[in-house]
Amino acid sequence: MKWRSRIADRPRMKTFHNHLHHVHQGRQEMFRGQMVPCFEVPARLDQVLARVRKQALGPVLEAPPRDPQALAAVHSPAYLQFLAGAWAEWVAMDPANAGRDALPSVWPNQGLRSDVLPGNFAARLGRHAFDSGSPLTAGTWQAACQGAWCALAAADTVATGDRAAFALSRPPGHHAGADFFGGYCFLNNAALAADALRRHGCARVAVLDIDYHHGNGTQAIFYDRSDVFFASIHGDPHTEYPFFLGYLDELGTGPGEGFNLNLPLPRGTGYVRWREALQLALQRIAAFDADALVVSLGLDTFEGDPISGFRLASTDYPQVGEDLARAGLPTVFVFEGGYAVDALAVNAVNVLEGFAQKAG
Ligand code: SP5
Ligand code: ZN
Repeated sequence: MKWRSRIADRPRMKTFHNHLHHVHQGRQEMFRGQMVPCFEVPARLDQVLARVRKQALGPVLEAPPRDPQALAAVHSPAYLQFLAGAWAEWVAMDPANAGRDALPSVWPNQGLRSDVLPGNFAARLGRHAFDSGSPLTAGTWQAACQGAWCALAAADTVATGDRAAFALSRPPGHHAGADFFGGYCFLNNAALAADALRRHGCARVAVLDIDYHHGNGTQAIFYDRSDVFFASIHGDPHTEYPFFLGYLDELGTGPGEGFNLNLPLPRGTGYVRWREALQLALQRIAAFDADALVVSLGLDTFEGDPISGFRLASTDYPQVGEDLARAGLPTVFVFEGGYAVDALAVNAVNVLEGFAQKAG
């Protein structure tokens, strides 16, 4: 019976899972002139959820729905209005669109005007997107909202005394900005959690983004703020998506200057060097004197990830969780990327178990 009491004694962490995530299911994304099957698939979340249950990480909960107005904490009214109505407008353009996912094909960059909002839906789709790899589907708005409610529920849980909570959301969020989607992300779950912690009275909140890809949306949302410190460890944007943000010299602007930290690492980086960057980010978070931590938990740092280039092994992830726990902060984990579907669940739960065991 000894094992039984050990399981009962194990520290428990609540998981808020997006029970509606299946309604967002892109078919294909544009890659180098071809349509390829989406990497961001529903099985990702299903697998992680099954392992959270199998390992008895803690209670598995659904998040209560909220007024979409809650999303205005980090997103613009025009963007929210666009997202909420996007599918209906897409189908109104051409009834045959009901059988196709929406992807943009024109963008207001290179000297074009982004201050006008054309009536044409294809134009507005491009105005609010930065890539053609993030299909918007019939269920995207509903799934993204429910994912955001998971992040807010996890933030509430931590703000009211739990040491940590896990928002198991998809679609992911860290590439989404105040008024744009991209990188498979539509609503910025981590930014919503960080902002909620501020509203709960945490004076200083740190967001640590350990997804392989730079969290450009989260950085942009907090770039001029000194109350939310953003730190990210990611593939060097000189060669890695999202290419146009995530460089070392991006330090924040105005009152936010000094409150943004990018630690780009070359493709091929392994765990030892990656962990040095993690330690540096955690030192900077300690110096910032954060009251709470939001972790954008991408597992696409894994050596077997099909679209990424770091070389972390499954056995490295428990120590990642331990290092995060050693920061000693109330912590909201928000699920982001990770596309090696067979290893994803073990890797994600390894981080959370490492954290929970260290946090005691
Ligand atoms: C949340 C997140 O991790 N988003 C990542 C978005 C990356 N989108 C670009 C993917 C490029 C796909 N490369 C395919 C390589 C196939 N060999
Ligand atoms: Zn990623």
